[in-house]
Amino acid sequence: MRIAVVGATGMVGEVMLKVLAERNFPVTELIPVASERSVGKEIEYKGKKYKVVGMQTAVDMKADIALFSAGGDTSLEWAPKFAAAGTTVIDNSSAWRMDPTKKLIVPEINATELTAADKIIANPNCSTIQMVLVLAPLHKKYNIKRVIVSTYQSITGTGVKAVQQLENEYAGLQGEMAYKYPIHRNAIPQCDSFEENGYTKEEMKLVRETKKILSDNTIAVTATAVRVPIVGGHSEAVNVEFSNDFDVNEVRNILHHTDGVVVQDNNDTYTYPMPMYAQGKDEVFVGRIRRDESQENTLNMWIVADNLRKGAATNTIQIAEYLIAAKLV
Ligand code: A2P
Ligand code: 11C
Repeated sequence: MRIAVVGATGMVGEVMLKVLAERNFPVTELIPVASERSVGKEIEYKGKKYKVVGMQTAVDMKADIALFSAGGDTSLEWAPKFAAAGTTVIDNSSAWRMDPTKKLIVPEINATELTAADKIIANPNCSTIQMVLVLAPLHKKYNIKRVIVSTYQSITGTGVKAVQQLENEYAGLQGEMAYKYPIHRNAIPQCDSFEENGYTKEEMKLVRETKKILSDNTIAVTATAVRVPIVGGHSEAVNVEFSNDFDVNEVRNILHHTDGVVVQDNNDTYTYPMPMYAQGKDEVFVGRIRRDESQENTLNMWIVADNLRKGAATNTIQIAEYLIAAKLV
């Protein structure tokens, strides 16, 4: 496969290159792509150096698959051009996710929706992916009525600028601010900008994308997304109300047998997921699984994943792997 990585010099792009190499993805030619600023710059893949090319050059090279992580505007402008050249685009930005003509894919849940006609495929938001991976098998079994989610999100979700801000704050240096406030010793109840309804875009992604991925508009979702001074991954406190009652041990057992999910749940040994330990891993970790005693048929869980891995690069690459296995490219 001839693979273009669009945004290869960025935070997610870098992880994409790492994950492609780790998974021994069948790359016959690697095409690292970024903005004109980076053309000619060298990046390394499997011990070899590759020169970054610009967008039009990459379109003309007609790769089989382009993995995009270069922001929504770049994607809106360029994904259709790659697609018109015959390249299948898997896009990690929010540009196409809610477009009814585009599929929004978490491979373990809905990859079978894909056909060879899907030339632009959307990768969900990081905080959505880790939540729906856990919710999907429980929805199938008990039918979800409502989800209340509060997130504790890693600064890596904002990008290099935010990591730099935190490092400057640790060192007591002034520098460019990724956030409106200090993030060191703080929790900022705003991820991304506000929408007219008073929620942030990040919160509304959790609402809208969950319904689309689980193909069920009846699921009610409400979210509060918070940025915390953490780098390893996003954490989520998730409260789920089902139509049907459940047994907590059966829930653990279902999740234990769910692809891509690891149950870490033992109070006696203080075992529960934490971002420090999820960092660099491809799985979604779930623990603190317990009944909500204040309401019937309701469950509490704590879900953690590396937002740059399963939340972004890994999920994108798993979609590409599915396309190849199903002979859709
Ligand atoms: P560049 O390094 O040339 O700016 P991050 O989210 O970590 O900031 O990374 C964003 C990625 O998207 C980078 O690889 C960046 O390339 C790329 N990018 C940003 N704007 C454009 C653009 N207009 N065209 C192509 N790539 C872009
Ligand atoms: C965050 N979820 O952590 C964001 C980052 O829609 O893909 C990725 C934004 C997106 O702030």
